[in-house]
Amino acid sequence: MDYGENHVMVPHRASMTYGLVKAYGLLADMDLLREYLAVLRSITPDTYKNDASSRKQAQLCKLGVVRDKRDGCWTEDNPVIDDLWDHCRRYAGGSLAAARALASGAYDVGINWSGGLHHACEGAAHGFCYVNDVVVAIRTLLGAFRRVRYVDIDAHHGDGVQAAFLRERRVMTVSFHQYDAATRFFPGTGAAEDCGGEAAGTGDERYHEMFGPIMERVMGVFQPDAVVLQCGADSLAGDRIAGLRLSVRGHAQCVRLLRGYGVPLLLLGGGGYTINHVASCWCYETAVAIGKEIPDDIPQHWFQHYYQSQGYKLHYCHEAAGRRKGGSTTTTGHMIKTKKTVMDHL
Ligand code: ZLV
Ligand code: CA
Ligand code: ZN
Repeated sequence: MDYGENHVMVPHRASMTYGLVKAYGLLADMDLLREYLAVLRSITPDTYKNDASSRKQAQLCKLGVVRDKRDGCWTEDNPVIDDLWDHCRRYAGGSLAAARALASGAYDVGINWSGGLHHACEGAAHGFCYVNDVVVAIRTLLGAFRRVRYVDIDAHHGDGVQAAFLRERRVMTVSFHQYDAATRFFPGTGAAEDCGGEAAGTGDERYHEMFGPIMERVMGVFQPDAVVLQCGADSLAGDRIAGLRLSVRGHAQCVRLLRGYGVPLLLLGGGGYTINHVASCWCYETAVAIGKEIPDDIPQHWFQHYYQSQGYKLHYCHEAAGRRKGGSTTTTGHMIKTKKTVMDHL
């Protein structure tokens, strides 16, 4: 970078200073903070492993830092993976493109099943999420629409999106999630008193006893001009890490209901860890979004073998899917209290 040969401003002086500071050995007593996106762009599994300075920068951004032993293997929530920057650009770029298409007025529904990575914070990765494509999409929509509603049916609390818009009156965020103060189900935030909704242990019926009325109240009070729905599929029955018990139809009912409000709708992915269930759900929701009926029998295609355990049916019958949990009155009482807390707040 150069202002011109005779200009007095010479940006190169900062690099010279860095060279001199380094030559004096002063860096050993300092932390070098690089902008988060620059770290994301440059870090590789190789530099993370072999270069102490790169590793330290990455760890300050919560990349590769949280380790846990599961099933006998060490794992990290936000590993430094091959082509990390490319991965971020692709999923965030998809949400950005879909939001721009809605903002242009040419479309009334947009879909990016690779998006919905709702935990990422301003300068750090969090909960498998490196950049927050939901925030990028909502900011894009705010360029064209006055008020944007965000609804999050992932089993985890949409904390990153909530934090980004806490002080923005044109955005209202609502997350339904599994919440347990005792076990601190990840990320441990989003109690009903924070004016969120929690939906622990629910099948379709109980979930929708909350979802429908809360949506109706929220649509009435806030009157959004566009809605973003994060469709995390870890709220489905039989998920590998979460304990909610929605059926594919129950999950898709959220899409159907919000589509019915007739405002532009952006559908994003999110969590979902039993991958044949996830693909079944998001395919069915694609059909719901475009208003087409599709048969239950999964057609022959490249990934067919993934669906053997569900008898090649889209609407797999997981034993607990959609049913009430053994008539537990405590859960019912708890749900009624949660619903009242949320409704009173609205
Ligand atoms: O679905 O993790 O519990 C959107 C989303 O909402 C934790 N992480 C962290 C906090 C300290 N722990 C331990 C770190 C574990 C690292 C590896 C796993 C590996 C194998 C199987 C399950 C997990 C796992 N990690 C389960 N739950 C976690 C959460 C993060 C959940 C993020 C949900 C993301 C995409
Ligand atoms: Ca959620
Ligand atoms: Zn999740």
